[in-house]
Amino acid sequence: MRDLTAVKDALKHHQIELPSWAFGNSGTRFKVFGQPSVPRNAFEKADDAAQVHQYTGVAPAMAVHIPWDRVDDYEALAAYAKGSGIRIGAVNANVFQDDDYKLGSVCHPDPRVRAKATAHLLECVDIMDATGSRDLKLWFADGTNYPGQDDIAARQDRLAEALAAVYGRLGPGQRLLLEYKLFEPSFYTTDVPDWGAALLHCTALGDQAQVVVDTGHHAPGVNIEFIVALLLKAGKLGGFDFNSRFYADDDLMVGAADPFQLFRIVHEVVKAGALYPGQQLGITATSGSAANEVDEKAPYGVPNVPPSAPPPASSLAPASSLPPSSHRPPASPPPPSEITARSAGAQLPGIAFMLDQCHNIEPKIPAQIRSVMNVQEAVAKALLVDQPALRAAQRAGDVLAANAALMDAYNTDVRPLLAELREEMGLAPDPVAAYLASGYAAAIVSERVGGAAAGWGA
Ligand code: RM4
Ligand code: MN
Repeated sequence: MRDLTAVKDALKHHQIELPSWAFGNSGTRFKVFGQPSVPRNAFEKADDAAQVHQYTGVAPAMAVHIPWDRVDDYEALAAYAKGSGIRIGAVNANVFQDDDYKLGSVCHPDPRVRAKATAHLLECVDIMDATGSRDLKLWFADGTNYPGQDDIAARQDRLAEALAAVYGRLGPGQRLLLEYKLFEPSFYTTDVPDWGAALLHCTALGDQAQVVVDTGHHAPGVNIEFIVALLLKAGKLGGFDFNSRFYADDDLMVGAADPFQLFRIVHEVVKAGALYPGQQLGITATSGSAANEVDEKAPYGVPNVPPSAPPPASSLAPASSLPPSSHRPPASPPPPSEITARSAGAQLPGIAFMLDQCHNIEPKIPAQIRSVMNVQEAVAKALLVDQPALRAAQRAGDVLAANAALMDAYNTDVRPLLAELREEMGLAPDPVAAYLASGYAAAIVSERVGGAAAGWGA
């Protein structure tokens, strides 16, 4: 029998971060279809994000994207968000929409352009200081279109140098999150194309640098949960950019295209005790010893938390200056005390569960609510996996029983459980219906007249 109280408790602790840009106009390279009532600035985006949190109760942070969300007073923006019941989440840098960046930003062959791009990244850390944001999220459009266009290895050195400068500027408790993407806008090489490249750079930088997995940034057929499992083991999973794709980087609502993949990804997180700081391992088990079977081999021995203070500047060497890995001493295993602490469900990671989506044709606020609900459904199902039964089947080599343990959870209709959870939290059981009935959508249509609607490039 599953402990549904513990499952609901975990769901109450799990937080999802909303992207400010999801509330603005967006489109494809063919057309942006504007929508009435779209926010005109970051404050109005915070109003809309607060609506999503109001009806779901689990989305108390809004990521910002600079310069799209540039304001005169970032402390005022943070205070405004706080007054609306949310906080400012990751600060996303934008070094891909300036004429100077045609051949790249921090990897550009011209040092003047690299310096300009690095200055913007450092400005984003200033904004983190002002807003109290923990995470700097970096995605680079850098790459090349033609063989021979630039030197692949030299571009890596330039990237490492810029990342080291930014990393050295981080304060205690702040993180640099590096996001990879297979291709686009570059079509021949991309400078951070995959988790291997991102991991190499983050490892060279130090504990405060971690990798972001955007679910739309892989080749078709890539097993994303495998990547997630390995990054978790290395203590290097900083967060997700959740969205769905049918073809490339489609940025559709998370859980729309492949809810089973989302479940499989989240299941790896739940198993690692990384759903939220302090998540108990084996949350669905009936007895403590059975629940902690997973710890016998200490699969997640590396703590996934940033240290309280950054390493000294002298250790911030660019990746390219490191000796080959075979010449480095092997990473030492975590001390036993750490494993014990993990087993007790003590200090655990701060993975950012961010959405990165664009609502080109659907109304934006209910689409964000739907996305949050889709993530919650995947998390609920992952929490329902009978871990002791799964382990037992795996150990016995019982392929069908092991697969059934996963599928039983995935095929559970968790919507009644989530409705019950919301009622316990003082929320309406159906967040989309409650939002639609609230009158907010009509109110912002009449209020937001004049000014320029936010959108791509706004
Ligand atoms: C990129 C990447 C980044 C996002 C930009 C707008 O493809 O996913 O996370 O900030 O798009
Ligand atoms: Mn992304």
